[in-house]
Amino acid sequence: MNEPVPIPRVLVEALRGARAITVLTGSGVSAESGVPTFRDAQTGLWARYDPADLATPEAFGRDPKLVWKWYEWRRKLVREAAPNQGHFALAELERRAPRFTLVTQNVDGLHRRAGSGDVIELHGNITRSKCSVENAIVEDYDPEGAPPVCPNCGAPLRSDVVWFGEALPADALRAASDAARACDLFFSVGTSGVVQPAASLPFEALRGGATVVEVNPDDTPLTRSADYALRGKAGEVLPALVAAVRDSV
Ligand code: BV8
Repeated sequence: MNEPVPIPRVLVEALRGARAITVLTGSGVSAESGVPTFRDAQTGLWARYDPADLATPEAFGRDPKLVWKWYEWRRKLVREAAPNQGHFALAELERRAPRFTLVTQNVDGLHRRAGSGDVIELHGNITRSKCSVENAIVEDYDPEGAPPVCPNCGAPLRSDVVWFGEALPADALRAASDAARACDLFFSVGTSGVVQPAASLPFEALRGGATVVEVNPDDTPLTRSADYALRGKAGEVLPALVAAVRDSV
């Protein structure tokens, strides 16, 4: 068993007294569920591809079959993955806080499977497919195709995620930005803080006067601006935070 994660007393008090908590997560929160982060080396057939190259409209236009197969591989990984203690801790934190908003960059749906309610999926959800022309979600299609085609217009289907170079859903981004500015406690968990505009959210929280806490085994561009940098894995630090709050009543 790893050493217990030291949680500063003043942070426990801030958690207990928080009026509104906003959390931003990245792929690090799903790492302990066996879902590779964007920076982890991809395995097998996909080892030679850079996710940032595949997750683009250009890649899909150039080779729709390759991109569809990549998403099928990731969808299988996600289906076989289970939420970890970090996901469950965030769901418990939501139940304890007067106001709580979970903003995720992840497309794996694991927060909702762990019981989180108010989840803003900034970059979509890999388990949904949509028509690449009409953008309508398509649930029933002939799985034989690679990619399958839209039953309505015949265009290739694609994963319902936001690719590099694509705009984020405006309503999701606005809600995330509002939640960052309005909270008094902001957590950035398991994200390298590189991809924009999500990476700006912790800084919006700082400008809004929030206390910002980073949970990550490594330094990121946010680290030196954060009020607290808890060095560790989400699956260890988040349960320790929730336990400290639970035990402090
Ligand atoms: C857009 C879905 C404009 C797809 C993803 C400035 C402003 C605006 C845009 C830009 C800008 N500068 C550059 C851009 C363009 C680009 C961008 O940010 N590029 C980067 C590379 C510089 N942004 C975009 O293209 C965005 N679109 O801005 O459009 C526009 C406006 C109007 C009209 C048209 C266009 C779209 C970005 C979304 C891309 N889609 N995902 C898919 O999944 O297939 S991004 C994808 O990568 C993820 O969703 C995530 O956001 C990102 C990966 O980042 P992380 O989650 O942080 O993962 P990473 O592996 O990097 O790090 C993991 C971290 O976890 C590490 O720190 C590690 O230490 C830590 N960790 C590891 N284990 C654990 C752990 N932490 C805790 N516990 C552990 N156990």
